[in-house]
Amino acid sequence: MFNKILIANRGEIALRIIRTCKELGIKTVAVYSVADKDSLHTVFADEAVCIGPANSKESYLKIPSIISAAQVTGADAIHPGYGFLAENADFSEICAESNIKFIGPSPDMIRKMGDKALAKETMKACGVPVVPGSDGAVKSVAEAKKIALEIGYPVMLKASAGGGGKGMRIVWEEKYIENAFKTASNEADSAFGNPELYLEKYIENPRHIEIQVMGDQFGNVYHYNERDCTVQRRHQKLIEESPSPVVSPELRKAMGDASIKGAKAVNYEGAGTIEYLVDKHLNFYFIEMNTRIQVEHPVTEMVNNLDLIKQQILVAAGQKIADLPKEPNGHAFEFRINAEDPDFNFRPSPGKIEYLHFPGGFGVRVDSHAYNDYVIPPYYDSLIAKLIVWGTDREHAISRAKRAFEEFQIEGIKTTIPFHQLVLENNKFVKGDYDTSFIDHLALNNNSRG
Ligand code: MV4
Repeated sequence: MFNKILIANRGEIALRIIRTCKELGIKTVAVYSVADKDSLHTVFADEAVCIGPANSKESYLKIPSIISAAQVTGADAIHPGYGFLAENADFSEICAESNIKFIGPSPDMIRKMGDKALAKETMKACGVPVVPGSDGAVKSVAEAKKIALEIGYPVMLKASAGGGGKGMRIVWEEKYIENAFKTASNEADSAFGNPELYLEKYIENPRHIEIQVMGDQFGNVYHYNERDCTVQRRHQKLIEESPSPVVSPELRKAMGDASIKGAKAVNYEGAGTIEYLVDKHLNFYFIEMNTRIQVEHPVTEMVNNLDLIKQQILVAAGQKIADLPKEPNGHAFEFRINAEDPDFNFRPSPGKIEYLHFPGGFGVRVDSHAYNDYVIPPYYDSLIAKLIVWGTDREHAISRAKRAFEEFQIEGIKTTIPFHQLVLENNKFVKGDYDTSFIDHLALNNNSRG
């Protein structure tokens, strides 16, 4: 087992990882930027190393500084959390070359799944259903037109180096495809340094449902039950739940079997998430695989009664997976509490938290690095807390969430709490009858019984 783990991250996820390490008796090293001197991850770790200025390019993304911090403190493993370097193949490779275990997949796996067109090809080849479209990248406007004609409009152009919705274009008719191809390709080039695009059928009003997988070094791969992440705004997830209100035991088995098939075919090691779109006929299609622990992992933990970070650490240390998946027990939601003003287009609202009170009681979990008088720096993402609630069923979990939000107090900054309270009063949400367009329509029917 590892003696000491360096956490190459900040915020709630750094704290989340430190907590599990403590429970496993593993020492922890935090790295922090000048702006995070008073952050809880800095305070709660056994040791903390300042790795640079506020700008994350010069701190949380600076590979040499992080490797040096691991070497001077004698850390034998690095947990990257999510974001920052979590899906950086070079970082995974440099860790290996430095004799430090990267808690996550190999550089090759990260590269293969990071190229979204290649990932889709790989999954298709092992029999995982994918959205109809190009085989790999589309090389020209002419090729895009040809494929679009075959599969029918509307279609979507996506950046091979994108993911999570970045660099996507819907094309409704052939006359728009040339312009869309050129602008999307230019955008992808300037955003990711790679102009490559692929094309697929546009699935109208899908649900975003993902399967948590975990592989060990002995070739065992298991899947836990799904998370429904359909409530998103501009590709930022806001609410996740497990199980999904639309997934039957049969669909769960089919999506789980497909996920195992895909993950086994690539010899997947560690925690991963296979993302699918589910259409209104409940057909499911692979879209992407994420090779990291995700923000929304707690909903899976709550209904499976297990610690996914612990599992990640154990498999990285060479142990077999011991906590096998079970039938989901009850229902869990996660609500992302961001320092944003929902009344002004979710604009960032950093600053000092003047008063903070977290909810508690049975079935309520708050993962957060915030505290009374904490100053939220403007340099990083705006997630300040996750409220996770568990209930015996969906209805119970919803009433518990409402009760928890009544207790939740954050003063001094704007947060997404009022938005979540509005959603919890919405009839469509309460019935589980929502899709991609849900948030956009919320403003129109927010009269509670809408
Ligand atoms: C799509 C799509 C429709 N058709 N792909 C991919 C990443 C995710 N953040 C958004 N993605 C989408 N990919 C095809 N072929 C629609 C979306 C999409 C979406 C999907 C699920 C839930 C919310 C969404 C919001 C906007 C776009």
